[in-house]
Formats: sequence, C-alpha cells, structure tokens
Amino acid sequence: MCSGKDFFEILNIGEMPPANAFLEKKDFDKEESFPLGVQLCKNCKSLQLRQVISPKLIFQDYCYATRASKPLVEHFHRLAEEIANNYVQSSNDLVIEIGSNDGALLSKIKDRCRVLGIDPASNMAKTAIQEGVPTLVEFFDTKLSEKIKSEMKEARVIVANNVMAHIEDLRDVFSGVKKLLSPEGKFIFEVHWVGNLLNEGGFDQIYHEHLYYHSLHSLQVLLNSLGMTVNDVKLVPIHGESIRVYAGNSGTSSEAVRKLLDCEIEMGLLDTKTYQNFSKKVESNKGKLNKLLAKLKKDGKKIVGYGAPAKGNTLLNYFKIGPEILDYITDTTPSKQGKYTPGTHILVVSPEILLKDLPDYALLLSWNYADAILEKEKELRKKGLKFIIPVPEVRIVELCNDKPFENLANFSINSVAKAIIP
Ligand code: DWN
Repeated sequence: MCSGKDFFEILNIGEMPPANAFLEKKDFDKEESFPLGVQLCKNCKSLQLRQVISPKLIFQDYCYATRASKPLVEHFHRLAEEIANNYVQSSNDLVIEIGSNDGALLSKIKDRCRVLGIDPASNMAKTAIQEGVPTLVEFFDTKLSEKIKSEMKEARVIVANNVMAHIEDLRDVFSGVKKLLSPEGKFIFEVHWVGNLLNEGGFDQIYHEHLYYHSLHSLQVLLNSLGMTVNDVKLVPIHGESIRVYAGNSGTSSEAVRKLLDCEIEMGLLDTKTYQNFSKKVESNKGKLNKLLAKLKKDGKKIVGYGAPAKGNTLLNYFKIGPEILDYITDTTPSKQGKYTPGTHILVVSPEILLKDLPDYALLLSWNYADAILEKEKELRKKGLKFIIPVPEVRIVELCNDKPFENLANFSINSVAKAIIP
C-alpha cells in the first residue's frame, strides 16, 4: 500500500489449502497447502498476508457464487439501484464491475445503462453472460483499462465488491480505474473492514484470497497518492462489517469520511498493540469452541456444519475441526455440494438433508448471515436443532418462542462505528 518494508507478525494460522479449493475425494492426495499468516506494516498500518500465492491458482476454478447467498444478492441489488438512480445519467453511460462473479449486481441494471463485467473465473463469467451481462474473463489492470477505454470510452461508474482485498498490486489497479473513469465518474468499492475483524475477532476472514485487511486510513493513503479523493464512505453489515468507499478524480470528502477516520484512531487501528490483542482473542475463542464441541460429542450429540463459506475453512483448519466432529456441512452452492472442504475433508451436502437427519447442533460457519438463516430455519429449530455461532463469541442460540428473533444482523455492526456512522 505504501511500499513499506518493515512489518510486525500478528497471527500465524499455519499451513492450509486455498479456502475455496473444495475438492473431490479422488484429489485428496494432490491437495497443496501453503503458509497463512498476517503482518502489520509499521509505516501505514496496513494489515496484510505474509505470503502471497498465485491468483491463477485461486481463481482458475472458483467455487464461490454470489447468487448462492440471497441476503448478499439483495444487498447488491440495492447498490445497483443506488448506482442507476444516483450516478447513471443516460442509457449510454457505462457501468463496469471489477470482480463481477456471476453477474448478480450488473444484471439488475443492464437495461438502464451499458454494463461490462470483468472476472478471471471463467465458470462464473459463463453464468453472468447467460444472464445478459457481457463479461471479460480477465484480471483487471492498467493495460486492460486502456483497451476498454479505447473500445468503449470512459466509465461513469466502476464498482468492485470484495475484490480490492484480493489484489497484490493495488496501485496498478487503482491507476487503471483512475484512467478509465470519466472526470465526474465514481469508483464505488466494498471491502471487509479491519475494524470488524479486530473488534469481533473475525479471524476467519483471513485466507489466501484476502491479501489485505483494509482500514479507511490505509485506503486513503493509497488513493490520495494517485491523486484520487475519498468522497464518501458507508459502513454496511455485510461479511461481518464492510466499508463502502465512494472515490473519484475530483470532489471533496464528506463528514462521514472524517468521522470514520477519527473512529479508526479511537479504536486503535493505527496502534500495533490493538493487533497483538486481537491474536490473543482468537486463541481464547479457539479454546472455548473446541471445549464446547468436545463436550457435546462426549454427550453423544450429532453436530453438523451449516454453510461452507471460505471463511469457514480458515476456522476449521486453524481450530483443527474435522469429520470426527462435524458429520457433514450443508451449503446452498451447487458447485460445493458433493465436494469436500479443503484441508479438513468434510463432505458438503445440500441443506435438504437436515429435515430428515435432524442433527442436535449446527455450527454456523456462515455466521455473517445469522439473522436470515435463523429466521429461515425456524421450523428446524422448533424441532430441536440448536445453532452454535462461533464469531464474535462462541454461543449457542436457543429458540425463544415467546419473543421475536433477536435481530442478529446488528451483532456484526461495530457499536462504536455504528454510533458515529448511522
Ligand atoms: O471475498 C470474498 C468474500 C467476501 O466472499 C470471497 N473471497 C469469497 C466469499 O467468502 P465466503 O465464502 O466466506 O462468503 P459468504 O458469502 O459468507 O459465503 C456464504 C456461504 O454460505 C456460501 O457458500 C453460501 C452458504 N449459504 C448457505 O448455505 N445457506 C448462505 C446462506 C445465506 C444460506 O442460507
């Protein structure tokens, strides 16, 4: 981010395969693991991976599909509407999405403006194209931005969600965005917020795809160094808690930008001690969850996993939770069903099994969708299924018949930040 060369080691997860590398049983002996750990830049306080693996290895056959998570699709559709209503001025305006996955966002506005998706995962791009979203199967960089500009002219909006943590040479990507954006154009991108990771011990967001764990501070350092401005920022309750940055080649910064920068200082995001305390919190969480699962198994309880997110594989590998604890893991993503989790080799199956099998406990690995999932599975919960939420604190969620479901979406909103940025 700042070309610094001096780092503190913060957390060493150990060796594990890429978090989205779900695999068939026949490929177990070919599986590769890589070191996983995070360090803090002493200069700009950017939290980042210590070792980087080739993006080709991660994205060549990518299992993650946005459309598998209804709450996420609804979230991106709201953003698509915001872009079309607030930034698109004519049907000839061009909206580009970097990391467009299966086209869930752009398909919502493809009839209101020109759209172009860019994603290196050919299997996801195929779905997007079938949904009417023209998509380039490429990694975005300045070279590609010049080619697009020569063929399609400047972009009115460039949007990128859960992408700017995945790219090593962010300086090159941001320069490409700057070149491709029209003078009054807007660069809108969402990234998981390091404030949430630290505040709630969401260490499971650490995996090889995520090279950076961003604060607004470190993003602003980079954008300003390229002559871009952070015009506005929002906190959104997605993937725990993410920041949505609105940047451009011109304009001023809103009050929300100043408030969040102050909030990051108050939370200690520029203080190394904060990061060292974070790793202690992760260790204590690890002890609590392993103790709970061992006790439930000893009492003869049947435990399964619910949701097979990438983050779940960091938790399972780091906490050494395998098929001896979880009989299987359910997931709504067709491309994950019938495969096994990377490193821990637990079978992933469709959620349909639950009504027949009626396990006693479900470890909610997709804890970031807790409120939607607890609502969706209330019948199962009435039949006795109890959910264990591992992050931010290990807890069993009891069914409370006499009161409406606790709105768990808020448990992921950082109370300090929420008070400051409604
Ligand atoms: O950056 C990334 C993050 C932001 O999204 C990507 N590298 C990959 C992905 O990470 P993830 O896999 O941790 O994301 P999700 O969206 O938390 O994954 C949720 C998983 O849970 C999906 O596989 C779908 C599944 N699911 C389910 O089985 N039942 C989700 C819901 C809502 C459900 O009801």
